[in-house]
Amino acid sequence: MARYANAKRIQLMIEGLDRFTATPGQGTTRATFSQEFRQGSDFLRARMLEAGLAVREDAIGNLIGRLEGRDPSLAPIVVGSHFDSVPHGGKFDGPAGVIAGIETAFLFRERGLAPERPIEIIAMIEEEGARFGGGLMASRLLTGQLDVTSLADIRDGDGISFMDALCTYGLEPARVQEAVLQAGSVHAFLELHIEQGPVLETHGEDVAIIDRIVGQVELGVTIRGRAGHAGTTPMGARRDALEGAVSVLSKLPTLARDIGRDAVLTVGKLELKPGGANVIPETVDFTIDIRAPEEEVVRDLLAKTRTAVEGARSLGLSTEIREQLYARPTLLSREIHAKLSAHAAALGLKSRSMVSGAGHDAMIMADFAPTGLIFVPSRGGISHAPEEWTDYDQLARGVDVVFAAVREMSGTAV
Ligand code: HGY
Ligand code: MN
Ligand code: MN
Repeated sequence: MARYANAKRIQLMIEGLDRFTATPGQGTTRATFSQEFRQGSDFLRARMLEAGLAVREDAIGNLIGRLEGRDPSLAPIVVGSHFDSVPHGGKFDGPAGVIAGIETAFLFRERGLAPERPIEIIAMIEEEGARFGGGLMASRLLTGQLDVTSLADIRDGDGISFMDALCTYGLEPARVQEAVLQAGSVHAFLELHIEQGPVLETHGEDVAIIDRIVGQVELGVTIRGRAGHAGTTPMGARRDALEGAVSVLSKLPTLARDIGRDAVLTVGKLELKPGGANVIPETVDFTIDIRAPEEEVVRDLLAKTRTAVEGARSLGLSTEIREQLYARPTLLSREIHAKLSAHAAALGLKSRSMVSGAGHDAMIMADFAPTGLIFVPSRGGISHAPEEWTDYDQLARGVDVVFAAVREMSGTAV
């Protein structure tokens, strides 16, 4: 069976990029626009140049390498993913897809292949939302699903605005609109990603071709009471934000379990202020991540969650709910799904079709251009943790499928 991708070169790129983390030895932490992020971008730029790509950085910090087509006027095939990370995450979540694109470019170069249609490899910012909340930021901005004007209100956990962080990164807030893509400017979008679950490993399969991505909502919640002295404030005179938060949080997992239908709910971030051992908490801020394959289930769980949060008002507290992301369940291109499946079979790979429980830029790009998503196995199904792992030979097999599909879709004579 044909094999194309160079697993060793892939390994060197994955591990080379992973040097740029704020938490060496404790997983990958690469926040958008951080020093590590700039170093990572420079590393990817160097690899793209080596692969023979013309490289540019767009107005919001996405890095794009372009292999010109014989007909430059044609809309490109875009291949890529993100290179920001969750805190203490793994080295493959995001980079696997960016480096799959760069490896594809290397393979075109080594074989002297000249695509009819241009090919672009994109390394995107802020997919995880770990710094600015919400997530899927690059793809939502590129496709107009996130309006540029809303950037003015976005701040990170330290109160630094997106625009100030963009400035520090060396980009110009006044130009962010330039990053927004024109309709029809992408012929197709392909993303390779690690599965981040146990299915492929359990079934001994090489790749999964994704037909649907679950709907995803992220809420930011603030419960507000009144700070006070822990010793002199009678229990009946308190407006304790933590008491309200606990009453809400204890209800949320049961809401998801009771709905079933593969609904999941996660409270991943929680911060209590002012945070003194002898001070009654004034505010509690937390996030709520809701997902389900069917939109009616997402909406049902979202409504029940809102009601549960507002129940804290009965304790004399105020509640604020901010919808930081609403991404509908997304069907991916049937045609590209068929192509990816056919190439996997032609390469002798064992593959399955599956639903993605994780969110990806592909779910946003799918509303803008025909989109395909392919998974490679995750050891133990572990992700968003330092132990995240995919064998480089497995990753190379996934890249083979991407390369074969891009070669076909770009009208490249073999
Ligand atoms: O949260 C997710 O599913 C993805 O890792 N951003
Ligand atoms: Mn992730
Ligand atoms: Mn990811």
